[in-house]
This record gives sequence, structure tokens and C-alpha cells, in this order.
Amino acid sequence: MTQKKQQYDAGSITALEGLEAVRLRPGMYIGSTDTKGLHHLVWEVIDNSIDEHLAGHASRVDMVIYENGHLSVTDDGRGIPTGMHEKLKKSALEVVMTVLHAGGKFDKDSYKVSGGLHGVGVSCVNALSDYLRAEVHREGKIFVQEYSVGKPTTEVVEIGATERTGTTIEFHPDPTIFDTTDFKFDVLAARLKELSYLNSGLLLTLTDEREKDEEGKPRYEEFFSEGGLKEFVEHLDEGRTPIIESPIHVKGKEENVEVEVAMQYNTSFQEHIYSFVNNINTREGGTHVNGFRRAVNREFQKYAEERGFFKKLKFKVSGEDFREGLTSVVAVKVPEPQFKGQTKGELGNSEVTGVVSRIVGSALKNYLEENPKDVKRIIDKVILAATARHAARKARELVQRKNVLTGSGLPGKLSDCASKDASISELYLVEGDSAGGTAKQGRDRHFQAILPLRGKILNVEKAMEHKIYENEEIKNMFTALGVRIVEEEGERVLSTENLRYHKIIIMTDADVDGSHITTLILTFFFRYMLRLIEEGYIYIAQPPLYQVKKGKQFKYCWNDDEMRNAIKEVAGKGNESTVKVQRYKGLGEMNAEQLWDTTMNPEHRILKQVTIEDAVAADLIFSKLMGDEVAPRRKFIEENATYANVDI
Ligand code: 0RA
Repeated sequence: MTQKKQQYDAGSITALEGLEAVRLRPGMYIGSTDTKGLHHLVWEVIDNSIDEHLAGHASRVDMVIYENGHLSVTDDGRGIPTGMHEKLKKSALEVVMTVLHAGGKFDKDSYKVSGGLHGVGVSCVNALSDYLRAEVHREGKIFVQEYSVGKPTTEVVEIGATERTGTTIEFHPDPTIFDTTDFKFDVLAARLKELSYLNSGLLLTLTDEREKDEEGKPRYEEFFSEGGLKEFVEHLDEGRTPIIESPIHVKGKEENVEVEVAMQYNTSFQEHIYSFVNNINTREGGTHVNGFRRAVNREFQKYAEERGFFKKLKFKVSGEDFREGLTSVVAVKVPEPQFKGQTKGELGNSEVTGVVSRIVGSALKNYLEENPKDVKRIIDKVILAATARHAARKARELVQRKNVLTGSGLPGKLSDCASKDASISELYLVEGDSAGGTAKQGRDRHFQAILPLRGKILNVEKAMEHKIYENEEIKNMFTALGVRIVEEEGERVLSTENLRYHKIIIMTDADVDGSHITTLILTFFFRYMLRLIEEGYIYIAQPPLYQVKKGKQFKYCWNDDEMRNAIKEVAGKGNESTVKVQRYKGLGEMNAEQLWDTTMNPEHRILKQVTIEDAVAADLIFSKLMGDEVAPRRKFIEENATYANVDI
């Protein structure tokens, strides 16, 4: 007995050293300890269940958030093996849960994720949880083991009989490690939805016991897709008008690399490619995306040229033209993926380019031959795109050349700041000339510049590109910011080398029109200057909604709660009725001093930084709000009424 115990301890020591490192430097393993890192734990746990599905053994995954803040993931796979691990003299279950990088699978055929942030293993989750419980249904028996901060607190015990197989991991994140331990329903639901498209046939469910309806039923959602990526593309294009009957769907496998692609052409002018490797979003693309683009360009070019469709054009049709208005999802499964790039969001495996290009190429060839009507519509659109791009380039060159020629080249409407140091300089984009005037008086001219925009700026979601460069407000934004669009290897990129301000602040009225204008400006940044959002340069100013005033005393309030409190404070208890409340509907109702105090003074103002937390979600919102289809826009505005009804 004593000997056995010693062995147990000796075995645990190496394991604990590994997991101790995880607790010491959690950021190295899960990215961060904020809400993003917290949810990373969940992705890590579901990844294992998804792997069971990919190996052909699991058909559903159920996630539950409990009232006490625990979260569990249950699958109906084979169950983690519980037998003795020969070398370590411990249950395999304990090895998987307590040894760093032991992983789940011992077989080489599975598509495990190496590099990137996923794939650090469920033992990391264990190390970062103050409580974890693993329950395995296997070979007719139920086995359970519990842990705390990565260490077993019980042996593996058999607690009963069962007719099913599968694994449940229930855990509670360690609050001494994480800034927050509050799981977000929407974040989890968005990922489960995405996973359902990426793994057709797999049922995923989410139950939130923290939120109950009148009958006491917890909040519950199911995610299931029969059509997989085809349905994913249809979902992404909900707000757009398709031009071909149904998405083109390609599936194939070569040399252990599985490829699935779905693509749809719509009447918009943008290209949207969402790409995944082993279910993980590769935001920066990579070799799989290159292979896809190569195939699309090659097959369409060949098809159109063989039939003489481009004979009359006086300019070359470029790769971009074949992909205008194209929404696609490219998903590959690669046994040993290598991730590159700043955020490890780019696939590096060079062999994947050829595989994707061949599989997509041969499927497209067939499609082109078998669907002449749809293809005709696509080719017409390509020709239109090429023509428009030709016109746009001329318009853009004209605008950009003018800047260089006319000295400072700055727009007449810009009230520039004195500082030439971009890192401290701010540009306020202000709705209307009158608010612009107030802002100009109120600002600190040393570092704050003002550019008034006239009314509603052009809706770039609906406009052709060359129209954009003809638009006065948009031209002014380009020149004031000092950015240019340049072509590199046939692709357009935003050059921010000469960016003149590191804070670009959208300041509009706190009413429906104001938020519409903010959305229009954001759509412009999203489509044409995405880099500025990605690099964190775009902000939204938050003017106050009320001023509560009595005599010489006053307070600014940003919401109704603050306003009610301020009334009590300013008027004194029992004196509420004699107080004056001013509701600000427009920036114009504030004088220069008030605007400085509340909205522009860096010491008091509230700025909301615009981030792209989830490009897929953001994009969906933009196309719904700005696209052709009215119904999804109305639905979105209704569902997000708080966004639209600041105007009481
Ligand atoms: C190791 C080997 C096998 C399955 C698993 C691990 C496994 C791990 C997890 C984690 C969550 N759910 C899971 N389901 C299975 C294969 C076992 C066999 O060959 O029967």
C-alpha cells in the first residue's frame, strides 16, 4: 500500500511540473486571462468532442452552463479510455487530464491541431480550473474522477452501470487566474452555430440554467446543419441578393487533406472569404485560400477566353474581378497544420495550395460545363466588375494624384491640428457643418482636428467603387487621413504609412439619424479601410444624453440611471421636483465649452473603440443593415431596438 502510494506520487510529480507552468504563464497556453481566454477553455473542451465526431464516433455535443458558474460538455463518443496506462501506471483518463500535451488521441490519423492556440489539451483546462470533474461512460460502466487546479482529488472511481458511451467534462474556471469567470451565452452560441455548419450532421445544444423563463425552463438553443457549408454561405448572404440558383458546393480529399468549399455569387461588390483549418477560423487566410483563389481565377479565365467572352474588352480582367460579389467558405482538414502570421491565423502548409486548387478546379470545370445559364450571369458580372474597376482605378488615381499636386492637398473643410505627430493627433468626423463649427471652437487645436461631414455619407455597400471616389465626403476622408489605396500584386491594399491621426473619432447626434450616419461611416471603414479598424484607430464619441441642473450646480449623464441619481444629488433629497433636466438630442444643443467638457476632453470623455471581435458577425450586421434586402434590415433593427431607439 505504502509502495503504491509512493509510486502514485512519483508519477504525479512530472505531470504537476507541466501543469504548474500553465498556471504560472496561462497567457502562453490560452492567449490571455480575460473573457477571451476564459472562452478559450470551452473551445479546448469542445475540440475533443468534435474530434470524436470527426473520427466517426460522436453525433451530438451538449453544453450546459449551470447556476453556480460551472460549464459542462457532454458527447456521445467512445469515452476517454480508463484502463491502465502501461508506462505511467495510471488510468489513461488521469493521464489525459493531468499530463500536458498527452492529448486525447493516441492514433495518428486524426486531425489534431498543432500550433495556433487550440490544441493545448484538456489538461490545460484542468490546470486552470479550481474544480473539474470527468465522467466517462464506457464498456457498460460509469467512471468518475475529480480534480482541483489540475491535481486529482479522487481516484478514478466506478459509480454505476450505463448503456451509452461518451464523456462529460464539467469545470469551473479558477477565479484567481481569470479576470472574469462569466461565460457569455452569445459567444458560446455563435461558435456552436459555426461548428454546426463546419460539421454537418453533428447536433450541438446549449442550455443556460442561469436564465429561466416564466415556467422555469432554462434558455436553450440547438444548432444543426444538414447542408454544411452550403447552408453556411446561405446564412452569410442572408442580406444579399444571390445571382446563381444555389451555392456551388465542393468536397474532396487528396493525400490526407480534406477540402470542402461552398461559394455563392451575389449582387454586391465585395469579396467575402471565410476560411477554416480543422474547424479553426484562419482570419489571415493562407495556403488553402491561395489554392481556392487560384482555381477560381484559372477556371473562369479559361472558360471565358475559350468562348471569346472577353474579346471586346480593352483592358485585362484580373483575379479580383472573378471574385467580386463572391461569398465563400473554404474549410480544410489537415493532419499537421502549421500556423503562421502575427495572430497565428494563417495556414502555412505549402502542400495544401495544390490540393485545394486541384479539387476546386476540377469541380468548377464540371460546374461551368453543366450550368450555362448561371455561368452566363457570373461572366456578365465579371465583365461589369472589370469595367467598373477600370473606371475606379482612373477615378482613384485622379483623387490621389491631385493630393500630391496641390501642395498640402488637405481638404478645405478640414480644421487641422497643429501637431504633426500622428501618435497624439486626433481627427473628429463630425455630422454637419454646425456641430462641426462648435467642435472647432471647443477643441484643443494642438492635437485635435475637425472634419465636418455633410449629412448622410454615401452608402458604400450599395455604390460601385468608382462612385465612391467621386463622393466629396469620402474624398475628404482619404485626403485628411493621408491614406491611399495601392495595388500590390494585383490586390488592393490600404497604405497607412502616412496616416495622420491615430485616433479617428466619429461624433454624431445621439438619435436615430446619428446612429444611421455612424453606421454609414463604419460601413465605409469596414469595406475600404478595414486595417484602420483592425489596428484600433477607429472610435465612437459618446456625447451625454442629459444635463441635470439646479442653479449653478450641474451634472452630465450618459443614461437614465445616472440621470435619476443626479436629480437626487443635485436637488437634494425630497426636492426632486424642482430640478431642471436638459435632454441633448443633437450635438448642436451644446455650446463649445459643454462639448469640450463632455465629449472631447480626454480627461472626461467616453470613447468607444471599434473592434472587430468577430468579423463574421460584424459583416453580417453590415450587410443586413446596408444591403439590398429590406426584411433582414427591419428584423435586425427590431431585434436591436436599444441601438436604434436612443431617440426617446
Ligand atoms: C483517447 C482515445 C480515444 C478517445 C478519446 C481519447 C476521447 C477523448 C475525449 C475528450 C472528450 N471526449 C472524448 N472522447 C474520446 C479512443 C478510444 C477508443 O479507441 O475506444
